[in-house]
Amino acid sequence: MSIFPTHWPVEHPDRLQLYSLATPNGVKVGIVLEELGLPYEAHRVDFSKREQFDPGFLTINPNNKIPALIDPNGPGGQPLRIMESGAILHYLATKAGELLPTEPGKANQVLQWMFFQAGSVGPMFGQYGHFSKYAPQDQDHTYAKKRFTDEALRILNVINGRLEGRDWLVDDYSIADIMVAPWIGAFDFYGGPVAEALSDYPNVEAYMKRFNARPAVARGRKVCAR
Ligand SMILES: N[C@@H](CCC(=O)N[C@@H](CS)C(=O)NCC(=O)O)C(=O)O
Repeated sequence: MSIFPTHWPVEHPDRLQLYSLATPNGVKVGIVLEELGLPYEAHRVDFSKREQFDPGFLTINPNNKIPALIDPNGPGGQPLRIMESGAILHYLATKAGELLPTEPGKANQVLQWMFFQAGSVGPMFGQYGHFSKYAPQDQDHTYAKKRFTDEALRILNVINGRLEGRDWLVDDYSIADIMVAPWIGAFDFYGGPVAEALSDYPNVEAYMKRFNARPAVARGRKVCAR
């Protein structure tokens, strides 16, 4: 039986197989693959067709969320299926020996900012985006909108503070930045009070300019674009 979901034909079965869509979580893997120059094949998971519930896709991520990755040549030469963007980025950076410091203390700092993204940035910014863009506007969301606006601003302040005197979250550019920056970029699409307040966080603004200027970031954002 094939290790790949049959819904998406595979041309290069020896390459990394990415299943994604160009959302803030989805672009992270396209960006890291472009940064590392690893050979890969990308498959777009179309939410409008509920492809994240495809039974083959669920064998990679039973939580029906993108991004997901198959490495046909994983540890011991066996195929490896990976869900959760942080686990995918960590796996690829470790495999390539780049974008993750070798010194254990620094590597742990990178992990800290990655967990901060997965536990705080993604859920809070995502809910802000949901209530700004997607929730039915004929209902009263005043409390939720205030709650997630306040949280998004609080988190931006944490990032702004961390970036004082630094170009990147931990010394050199790393997978921590590839976790966090796409979510700050999401406010261009979400709009609203947080987008308007971004200029109050000058370190964050300068950081996003640095991030967006990277050619691999521009290329990675186009992988699995809508
Ligand atoms: N913690 C997960 C979050 C993934 C996630 O929320 N993905 C969204 C798109 S940004 C998704 O697939 N949503 C589809 C659904 O919920 O059905 C990660 O970092 O991979």
